[in-house]
Amino acid sequence: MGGLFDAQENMRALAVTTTNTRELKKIPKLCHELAGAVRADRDVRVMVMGIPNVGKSTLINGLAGRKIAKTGNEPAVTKRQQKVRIDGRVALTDTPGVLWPKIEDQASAYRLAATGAIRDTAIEYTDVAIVTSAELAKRYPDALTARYKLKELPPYTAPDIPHDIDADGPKKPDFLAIAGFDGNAILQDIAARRGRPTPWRRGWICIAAPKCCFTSCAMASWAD
Ligand SMILES: Nc1nc2c(ncn2[C@@H]2O[C@H](COP(=O)(O)OP(=O)(O)OP(=O)(O)O)[C@@H](O)[C@H]2O)c(=O)[nH]1
Ligand SMILES: [Mg+2]
Repeated sequence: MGGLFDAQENMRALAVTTTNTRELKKIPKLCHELAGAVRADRDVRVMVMGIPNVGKSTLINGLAGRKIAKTGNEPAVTKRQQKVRIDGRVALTDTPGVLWPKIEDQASAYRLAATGAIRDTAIEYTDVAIVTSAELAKRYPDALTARYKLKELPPYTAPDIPHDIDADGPKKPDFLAIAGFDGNAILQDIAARRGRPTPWRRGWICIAAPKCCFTSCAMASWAD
């Protein structure tokens, strides 16, 4: 993922985990490098932007070394902009999460939901589990097998994207059976881990191939 961003002009990608303060310390220096010459008595002004619930405020707290911004494992925790100065002549602005006004592409919508960027009430979470299970099985079979202590995964079968799944109800259990594991385990993970960092969601598995839909996600979110 770093390569994709790094290939763009005036852009640098840095994979960090918000709890790893040693990695975070690289960020002010990188900001100065990107900003170029700034008067010695001025800060570099930085906006932290990205999709909801992706770790922007946690990143700011980590950079500031204290809890300034409110955080939480749900979208729209940050309601307004908040500015904070940190060491190294950097002024950070936290911002509310942003999404496209309308997400036309169903696959993108389900990926966003899987990361927690979309409220539980706005999308059918069983469908999210189905699509996410299938995508993980396809892209990260080893990680999935390890996480859920599975002996093996059956051959990949594309799920029916659930925009028509309600019309064709039986496809849900079919897919879960074909996949050979219980997609509800993923749902239970989401429920059990609410309020805590969710390692599979924003961690050792990156659900989003950047070209799919997420090029605007906060760079800090896919690292650990
Ligand atoms: N696994 C993991 N979880 C993280 C990381 N950074 C933040 N989180 C968790 O992600 C959740 C969301 O964090 P926030 O900082 O509130 O996210 P945000 O992007 O500010 O969210 P909004 O303000 O709602 O847009 C919290 O439960 C954090 O503990 C990380 O590096 N790894
Ligand atoms: Mg926030």
